[in-house]
Amino acid sequence: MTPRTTPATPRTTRGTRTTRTTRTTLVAAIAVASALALAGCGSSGGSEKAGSSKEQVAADAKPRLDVTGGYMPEPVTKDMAGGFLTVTNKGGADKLTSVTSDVSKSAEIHETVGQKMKKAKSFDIPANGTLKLERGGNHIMFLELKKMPKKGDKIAVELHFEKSAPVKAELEVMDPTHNPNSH
Ligand SMILES: [Cu+2]
Repeated sequence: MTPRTTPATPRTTRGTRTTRTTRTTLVAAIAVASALALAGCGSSGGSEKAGSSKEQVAADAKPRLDVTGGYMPEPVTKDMAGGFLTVTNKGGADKLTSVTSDVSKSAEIHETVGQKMKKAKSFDIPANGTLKLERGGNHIMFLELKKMPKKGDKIAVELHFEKSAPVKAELEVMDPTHNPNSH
């Protein structure tokens, strides 16, 4: 008949208090970090208007693209040939929207879905990332070749992007089975 005490209650209260204190400290720390970040932005931008710091970041996020490792496996028919390369980006996001070349009547960008390939509108080039066109995946498709490219030939192409200026690149014609990833 003795009334039971509940020792759990005070402990819970203390626990809640501790959590609250930690959260407050964390919020304060974040506030300090944000203030430092903003200060850093303003001084490097050289602008006195606080409101322009956002525009500064957007301007800095210009894509910086580099195209490497371009190749074309020697085609077996004049109907089509594949092209592969890597676009490295040291800036903000961009998109590969098309490829042009004198080697064929037309060129498309293709993605591979399951076993089939289909025409793509564009390929994303992530900020500070890479776009890889490789066998079994995204690729350039040259349709109706004007002449048969032979191993060792260099195929001039021009890549077009959503934001960046066009970039000229060369695809080296390699063995029909060439695949840099299989080594
Ligand atoms: Cu294709």
